[in-house]
Amino acid sequence: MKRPLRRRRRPGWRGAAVAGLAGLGVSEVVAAIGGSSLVDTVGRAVVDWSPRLVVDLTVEVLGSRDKAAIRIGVGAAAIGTATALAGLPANVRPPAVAALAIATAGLALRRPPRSWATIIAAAASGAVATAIGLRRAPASLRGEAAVALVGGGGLLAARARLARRHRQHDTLNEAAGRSRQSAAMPDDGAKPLSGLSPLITPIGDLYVTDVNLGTPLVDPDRWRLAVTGLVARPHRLSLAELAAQADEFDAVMVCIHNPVGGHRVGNGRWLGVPLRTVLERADPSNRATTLVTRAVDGFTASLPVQPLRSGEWSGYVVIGLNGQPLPARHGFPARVFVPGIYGQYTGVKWLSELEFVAGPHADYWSPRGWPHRPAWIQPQARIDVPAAEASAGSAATVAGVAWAPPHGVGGVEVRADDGAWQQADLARELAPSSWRRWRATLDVAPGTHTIQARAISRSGEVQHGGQRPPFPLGASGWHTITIRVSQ
Ligand SMILES: Nc1nc2c(c(=O)[nH]1)N[C@H]1C(S)=C(S)[C@@H](COP(=O)(O)O)O[C@H]1N2
Ligand SMILES: [Mo]
Repeated sequence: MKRPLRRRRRPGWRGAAVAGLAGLGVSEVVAAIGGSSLVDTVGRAVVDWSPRLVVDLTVEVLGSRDKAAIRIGVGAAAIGTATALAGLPANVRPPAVAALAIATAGLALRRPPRSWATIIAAAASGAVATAIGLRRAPASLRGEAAVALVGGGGLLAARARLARRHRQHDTLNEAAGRSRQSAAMPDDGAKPLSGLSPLITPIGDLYVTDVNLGTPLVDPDRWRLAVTGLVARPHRLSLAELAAQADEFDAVMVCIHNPVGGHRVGNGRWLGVPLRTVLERADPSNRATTLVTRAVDGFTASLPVQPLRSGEWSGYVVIGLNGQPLPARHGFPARVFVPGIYGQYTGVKWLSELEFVAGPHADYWSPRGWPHRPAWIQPQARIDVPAAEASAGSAATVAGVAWAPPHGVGGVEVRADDGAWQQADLARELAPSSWRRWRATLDVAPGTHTIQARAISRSGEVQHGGQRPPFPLGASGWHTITIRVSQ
């Protein structure tokens, strides 16, 4: 008997997994053209359907890597499914492809943006992934390697194309210069110190938090901000109209999920139109108690009308950041911001509508138990220098940032090993809602020490020392680090 030239193996799990990867890769390429993929669409559903505890844990454990982790998780699940279904009879494939196309289109329809391009791209992405993922797996090692290469290459090419599209979008908007800001960056007189946060957070370092996997890209020429609901004068505002009335202000944006000592916080020089100006033009009726801020991704957050109308709270429709138009990741073309309130209540990015309604409104985060009433950012001091666990020389220089919007930071205190609190030196205050840099020198003997810092707001509120998790009013506790002081 003759032996075959090359040994043929029955395709096993590896072949099936490789086919799944190829399906995923090609589906991402299809989606890179249309703008929304199988992974994005399923990932959004995962975010929307995750219980609060899962969301909180994800943020706590993964920090800013949450989106990448969801992407990888959904991709792995897709490949796992293809592997589990390997060996399915060929005649089951066409109905499976159709089912996935319908399912992904359905998932894409759940939450805006519900553009044709998004829905078709999602459906096509789902169909292609299934069609390729369920194909009979290659029977040789070389075949498997080739298919894996196609899949991996597709994934990389799709990511690269998307990144390029984002860069082009931001560059074009910058060049259009609709929201030109003063380029000069402020100075607070603080001595330069390696590791200390800059006074204004560079855009590339500002944290990104939202419920999307892909960033919405909004066409500024077609975009209008609709001012609607219980108002005497409903109207629509273009970006140019907003730009004509905008002023600069400095303020910290803080995510309610920011842990004590965390980096889901940044200080920006924003450009925005006071909400009060918009309110005066719209003239809401007395029945309108709630301002619902709505975004192109379906995210909503609401604010009470009365304090905005009286001027007790100052809020803005923001169109620029640090001398530039808002980058796509931070909400181009416009977002809402009431300095002093946590981001999930005031920071609606990719703003599409300001609607005045009577009574409370169920917002994006309300079904998962977050309070309706916007929560105020708690005074907090963060130690930047020395970084935790660093060796500090014989007298320890401790420095960082502190915030207490909207009243401002009145003082920062530091202490070592539960000793007496000692005043830190404060740099010049930029604005009460901005963060303020501070610095102190602690006399500590060689050895290991625990250093703590706390902020005191100008209104006299001392940063709360009891440790509380982010839910429901934002994390509290004093930032505590350990340093080793060398001889
Ligand atoms: N449209 C939209 N706006 C949003 C969100 C979102 O998911 N969708 N997330 C909010 C949350 S929770 C925060 S903390 C801020 C973060 O703003 P940044 O990503 O620009 O730092 O945006 C807010 N605005
Ligand atoms: Mo947030």
